[in-house]
Amino acid sequence: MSQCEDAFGTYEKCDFAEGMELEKKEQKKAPKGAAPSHLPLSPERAIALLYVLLAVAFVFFMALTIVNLQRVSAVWEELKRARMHTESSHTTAWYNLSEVQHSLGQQLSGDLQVIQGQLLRVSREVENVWRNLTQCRAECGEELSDRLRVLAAEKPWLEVVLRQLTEVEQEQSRALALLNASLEETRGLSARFEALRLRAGCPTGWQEFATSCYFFSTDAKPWLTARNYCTNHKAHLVIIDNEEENGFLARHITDNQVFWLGLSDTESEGNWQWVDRRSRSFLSWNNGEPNDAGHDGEDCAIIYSNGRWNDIGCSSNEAWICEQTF
Ligand code: FUC
Ligand code: CA
Ligand code: CA
Repeated sequence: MSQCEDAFGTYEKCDFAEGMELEKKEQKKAPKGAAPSHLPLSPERAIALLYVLLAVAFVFFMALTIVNLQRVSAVWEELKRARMHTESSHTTAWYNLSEVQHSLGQQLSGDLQVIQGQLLRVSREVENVWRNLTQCRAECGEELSDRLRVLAAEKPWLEVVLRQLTEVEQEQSRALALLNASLEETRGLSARFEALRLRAGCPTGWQEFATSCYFFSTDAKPWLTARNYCTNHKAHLVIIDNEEENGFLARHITDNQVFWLGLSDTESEGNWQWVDRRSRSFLSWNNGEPNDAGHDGEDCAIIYSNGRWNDIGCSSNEAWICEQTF
């Protein structure tokens, strides 16, 4: 413990004495001839130094205060801005929220109105249906009984009609039976006729071959006239079905003779048709025929003595062969 601490109110003197003491010690430590490191501190100088130190401290304190004040004011400003920003955010959010609330409210009220309208319509319809049903219960009942009355009145008449219908049906069955019997009779008659005809043979002047009779004309006429002649004699211009028939005809034709056949393409050029309009596979065209030669073409067929066919003009006057089939 220092001696100075015991003596109350003598701090300055003690400090001064201590200072002196230290100075002396340093002078002893320093080499001889060297100058002292500083001047001895007088009380005035110390006070002045203290004041200076106080001033410096004050200035430093003031500077610190100013800096801190600036910082505080900056922080304050920042806080103010933040507060304003928060406030504006709150305002915007509040505005948006109220907008959303408003639009939702509007939408909901619109939907509610629509639903209300639909409910109203449905309830009105139900009411209508119910009214109609109630009305119908009375009217429809009446209508039904009216209809029943009409039907009951019509019943006897309907029974008569039904009886008549049954009778007509029976009559029809009887007629059908009669018709069947007649048909059978006709068949029998035609069979007998056929037998008689076969026994009698072909008409005079007609040649018989297989199941047909043939007439070889001595006249010469255009194709159409010849066709009509055959038709008038319950026959048709000859139709050749096969090689045998063709050979039979050829054998009855002398050299330089030709005869019309029942074959032509007058309706459609190149489309050769027999007079019964049925198609046949047998053909006996001469080489290069049919050629539809000449200015007016050739649409009617003839047969030569060699059994070959040629097309010539239909207006040409030629002999013809009629065929009558059994
Ligand atoms: C051939 C035949 C004709 C005619 C003529 C004289 O050209 O194709 O039809 O008979 O000869
Ligand atoms: Ca022709
Ligand atoms: Ca020809």
